[in-house]
Amino acid sequence: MATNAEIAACFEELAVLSEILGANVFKVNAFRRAARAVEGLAQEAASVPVAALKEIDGLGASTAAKIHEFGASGTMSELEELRAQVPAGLKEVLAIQGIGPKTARAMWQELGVVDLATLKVAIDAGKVATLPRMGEKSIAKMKEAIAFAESARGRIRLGEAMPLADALVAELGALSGVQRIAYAGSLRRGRDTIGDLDILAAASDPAELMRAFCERGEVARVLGHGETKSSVLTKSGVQVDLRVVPLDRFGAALMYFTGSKDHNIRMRERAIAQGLRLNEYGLFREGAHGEVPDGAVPIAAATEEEVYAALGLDWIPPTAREDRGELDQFARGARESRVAGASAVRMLALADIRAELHCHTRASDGSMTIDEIVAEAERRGFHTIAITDHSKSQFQANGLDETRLRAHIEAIHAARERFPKMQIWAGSEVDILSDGSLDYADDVLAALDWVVASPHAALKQEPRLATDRLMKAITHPLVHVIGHPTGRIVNGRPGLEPVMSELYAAAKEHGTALELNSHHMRLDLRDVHVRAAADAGCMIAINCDVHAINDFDELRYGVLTAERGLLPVAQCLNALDAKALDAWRRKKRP
Ligand code: DGT
Ligand code: CA
Ligand code: CA
Ligand code: ZN
Repeated sequence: MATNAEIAACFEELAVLSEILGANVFKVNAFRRAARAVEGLAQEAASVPVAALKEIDGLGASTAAKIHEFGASGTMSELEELRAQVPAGLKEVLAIQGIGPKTARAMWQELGVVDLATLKVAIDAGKVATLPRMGEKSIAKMKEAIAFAESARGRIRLGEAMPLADALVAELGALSGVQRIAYAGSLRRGRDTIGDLDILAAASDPAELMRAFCERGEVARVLGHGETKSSVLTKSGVQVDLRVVPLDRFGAALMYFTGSKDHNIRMRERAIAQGLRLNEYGLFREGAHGEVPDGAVPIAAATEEEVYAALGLDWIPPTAREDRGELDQFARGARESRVAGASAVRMLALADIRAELHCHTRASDGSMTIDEIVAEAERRGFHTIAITDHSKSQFQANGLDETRLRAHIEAIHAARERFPKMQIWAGSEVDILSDGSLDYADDVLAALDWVVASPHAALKQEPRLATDRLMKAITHPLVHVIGHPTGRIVNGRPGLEPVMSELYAAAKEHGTALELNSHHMRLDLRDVHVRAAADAGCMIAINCDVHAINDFDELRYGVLTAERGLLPVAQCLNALDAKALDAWRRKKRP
């Protein structure tokens, strides 16, 4: 069955390819709108009759027909035609920040650029400088962006890896004879990008498990097929390693393959200092010559807990295994003694989140109505929802001017009657313009219950300008939260590089929260920022930036990132109870 995500990806590719080929903007936009429409559908698009599809906002006769063509044949003939006309590598050229479709087309047709490699050659030969509007500065920025794209190559985003791993673990785990199965590696540690997937299993019939693994429909190529280890490449280009270990050694192996490498090194050093040896088979007493004797029985191996315990440590959450001081922090008794007398510092967990403070309805670029969003928040057990559609400068996202905003505020407040148990706030995600001023005047902002201020444009600003710009928003008395503070896109663009320490200090002083945007494309603040901001005493808002119903599920990525940043629950806005959150909000509404 064709999934909506696959269909949406085809429309997105049609848009990109026709843009490169110079199609008119209406056609390009129609493909983009179709992609958004299909993504937002509750039912599978390919199973909806053409007549009904045509009536859906964002779809028409031609796009509806393409959906059915894809459902029947697994492709779209127009897409195949365009693919044949455009070199495949041009898509990565177009993905470079600062290269639009017109430029990509000119580079291709006039300079013979077909991928990143030929683009670099064209830059170095001075050919790109001959194109219109290509000054020294824009070429320097382009070179930086190419280096960034190359460093991202081959790594996939957390939000792409995790659904894949969940499905794989569930599917293989259901086979008879599989005793335990789990994913390890950087995915288990919750990194924002993942190099490859590492799956670990214990099974009574390893050969059978390996065969099932290598014969899955998802597999494009088998890179290696062994008795205890196999590697495959999926059709989406992800490498997956599967290892089978004995059940009584599962904990030691899980620890080893979860890493990180540097955490493992610290753990091995700790073992050696105690006259022990740690490897993927367990923790052993050393033999006469400092080695592990053949056939030695491990002191600990079955569970991670017992291995950590045998080394005098509490179990360390995978998100903390990065060699950032965790062995001291989790030394047995360390946490208890540090907080002796005081109440213990508890770290944030997924279940603590009870509020979504950044979401978009159909009034701007979301796909849900006010009532649909509120109902979903209520269903998830939240007590508070802040509706924050885009401000007027975001015209491509249908941002609201002052007149539409006033009506929208009334509509949001009217929903309170229909959802008496929910705390519903009329807010805005107001643009922080390039000079740090906000997209609405103060009297408009004061009429809103809740203000998220975010940078969306001018994301290649110099660090000093970027810092000053964000400082103006942080110190603004009506702003509650700075949304996705750097504007980075994971594997997409680096975003602003402000002096973060200045931002943390100002945010703390002015009682402004910094957002950890949970969407896997953003994860902004990043883990290291969260940690520094938490140390500086800031409040962090963990939001999903909801545009469609499934975006609420992005929360797990935000919470993993918060865990990596060691965010105490008390410093997360969304974990406050309804009353405390409202009291915090009112401090910005004198
Ligand atoms: P990735 O895949 O690049 O996102 O990062 P990881 O951390 O998943 O790394 P990967 O897949 O190469 O290996 C998985 C784990 O196996 C890694 O976190 C630690 C362990 N490991 C792999 N190679 C070594 C090694 O040479 N030394 C040690 N101590 N551990 C290793
Ligand atoms: Ca890995
Ligand atoms: Ca690996
Ligand atoms: Zn937003």
